[in-house]
Amino acid sequence: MQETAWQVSLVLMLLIAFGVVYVAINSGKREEDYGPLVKRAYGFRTKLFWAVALVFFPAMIYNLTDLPYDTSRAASSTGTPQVINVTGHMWYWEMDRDQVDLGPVEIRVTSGDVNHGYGIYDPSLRLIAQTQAMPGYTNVIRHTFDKAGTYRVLCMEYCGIAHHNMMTEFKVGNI
Ligand SMILES: [Cu+2]
Repeated sequence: MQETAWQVSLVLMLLIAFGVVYVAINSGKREEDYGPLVKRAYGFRTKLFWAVALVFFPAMIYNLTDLPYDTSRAASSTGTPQVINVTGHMWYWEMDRDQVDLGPVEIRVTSGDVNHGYGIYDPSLRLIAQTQAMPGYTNVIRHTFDKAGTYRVLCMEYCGIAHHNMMTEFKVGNI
């Protein structure tokens, strides 16, 4: 894959290089019929503008109708979410609970010192949710847990010398 990407990049770079050399070589020549060329280019530019506008404007409107984006499945679940309050510190996580039941969970994340990144990994170590831990702000993750197990929390923002030690975990469901 890396090899293919490199070869494709090389071909594209060579094409651009040839283009630059071609323009450089021909830049000395005088073009007599410059007027029609400009006219054609402007005509193309106008058509391109309308094509882009007609394609992207409706797409943009369509996307906006979904706002605010529902980034969780919590909204469709019934019941009030369980709340975990989190504060990041150099270099540990302070969480007011380390056990929740399956279902919707609201995680309120802030920081006591500098910016940290609160990232949740599921039992198979796949990143499932993250937010910034920022001093003076509380960012909220809403996530519905449907798989029991031990979830790990890792810091995702470099925050100093012991950043790599900034780990904790919590349990979901009866395990
Ligand atoms: Cu960190």
